[in-house]
Amino acid sequence: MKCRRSFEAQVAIGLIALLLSGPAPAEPGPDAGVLYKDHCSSCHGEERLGGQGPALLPASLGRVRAAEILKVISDGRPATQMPAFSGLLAPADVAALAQFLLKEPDVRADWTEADILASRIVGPATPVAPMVQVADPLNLFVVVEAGDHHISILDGDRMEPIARFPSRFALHGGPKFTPDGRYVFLGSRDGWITKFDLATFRIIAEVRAGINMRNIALSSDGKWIAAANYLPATIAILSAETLAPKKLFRVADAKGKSSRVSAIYQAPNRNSFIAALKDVPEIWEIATDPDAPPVYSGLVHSYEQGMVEALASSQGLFALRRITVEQPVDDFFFDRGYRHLLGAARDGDTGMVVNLNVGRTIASIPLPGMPHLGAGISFEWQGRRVIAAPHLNQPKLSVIDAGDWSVIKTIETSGPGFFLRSHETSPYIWADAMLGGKRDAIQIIDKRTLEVTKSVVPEPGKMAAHTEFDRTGRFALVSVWDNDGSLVVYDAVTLEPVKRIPMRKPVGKYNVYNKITFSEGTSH
Ligand code: DHE
Repeated sequence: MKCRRSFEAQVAIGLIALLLSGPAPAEPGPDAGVLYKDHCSSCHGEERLGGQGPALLPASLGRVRAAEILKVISDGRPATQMPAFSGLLAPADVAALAQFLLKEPDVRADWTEADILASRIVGPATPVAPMVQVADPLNLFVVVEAGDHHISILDGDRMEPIARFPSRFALHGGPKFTPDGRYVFLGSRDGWITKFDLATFRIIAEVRAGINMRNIALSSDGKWIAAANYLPATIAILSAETLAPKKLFRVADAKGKSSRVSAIYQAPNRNSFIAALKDVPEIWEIATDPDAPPVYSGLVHSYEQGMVEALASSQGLFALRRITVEQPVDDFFFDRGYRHLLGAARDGDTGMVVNLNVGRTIASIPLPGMPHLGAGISFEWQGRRVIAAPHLNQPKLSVIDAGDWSVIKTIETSGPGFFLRSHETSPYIWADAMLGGKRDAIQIIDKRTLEVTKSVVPEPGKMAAHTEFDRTGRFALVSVWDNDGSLVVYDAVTLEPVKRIPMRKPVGKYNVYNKITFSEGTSH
């Protein structure tokens, strides 16, 4: 009997064979480097650093499984420029290409200040959409549609989309807004930062701040953008006005060991950026105040004078302070006053509380089940300030006292989730269960009783995630996370849906007012 295998099956077998074939195959296989040059480099760049298409390096593809890479090469990506290669390349070629992309290039990629400057593009003078008058520019929402890599701008008074334009590939993390709410900065995993004018609907400028970026932060005075990178291990500081680079930190601990940056945020009342390092146990505080006092890097003993002297290493704008902690911090959150950083320890079962003023860990909190502290929210409960955070591999939220750092309550949910949201005016927390269990449901938790009061299902069978309130807290918008998805607008009081706005895999949505006022129920 003749066995007929699908193209994907042949490709998968080819890939497995190539992965198992060891260093010296009997027959020379396809030359993947040549295949890449011929078929991929025009869009993805000679050095795989990206171009019209995304970067194709292990660091950039980290979350994409080998099977998905094969599928994308074979079938292309709908609604993008990526064509299907199954008609052009043999299955062994596709498998060889996939394997090639999963390997580090021979030369480790770098991205210098000169590269950043050279990448800068001043945006087109024409708006991306016709201008529409809105009653309240601070009640706009910026919505990231991952399905076809677009941004939609939504008028939060009428709940109507008023502009839609293509974004850079794979935007990730919260956009950052200038203090007056006029401009928004969007960061992509490939390191691109786009500055968009919400008053004229124009792209002001774009720049590539790194090759594989984690997130961006805007300084409290609105003057500086900081980009936290995995590849290369840098923090790039750019002018928020022009996106021109101002300073590039090569990130390494005090002994010189290089480290990726987990994430960076602004600490508004400290006039600084706070970054956690992924590979070394240090937290960095970078001053954004030109008059920042000197930072002391260590103590030396002066034999002549028989005294200990402190070494001031930097001061003023971008002065760097290193805080040594017990272990590297990946995912973290701050208390309301930005006096403490609450970070998840590597074991995935503990929270570490670092007092940023004294510069050391002051408490550790048992939080089994991989707490997702970066998604935490803070609110008042029985006269105390508390922090609630979901867990990535257990169906629960932890509610932590931000005064004595005890766990007040563990709230059982219908599945492990990623994001939490609330609003000052709302008695409820909205929590998804996108990582397991009932993934199409959002659990509504009463902030007064710390009990689940209701579960809403925006669209049965389709994953629901990421809620954001309008500026008044009257409406809550939930993403139906599907290519044929939508934003479902809920009345935040009756908890009933009032409107459905079709969108292509809407991921995050961000309300201008809530962001610029640091609403306690949203991310910062
Ligand atoms: Fe995110 C925010 C890190 C995977 C969607 N994510 C963030 C931030 C960090 C982070 C540090 C805060 C940035 C900010 O706001 O400035 N994310 C990580 C990871 O380490 C992780 C687990 C693995 C990775 O691939 O990087 C990860 N994130 C994802 C996803 O798989 C999600 C669900 C889909 C996607 O688009 O990649 C995802 N992350 C988001 C979203 C935000 C985010 C929508 C912004 C949330 C907000 O409300 O501000």
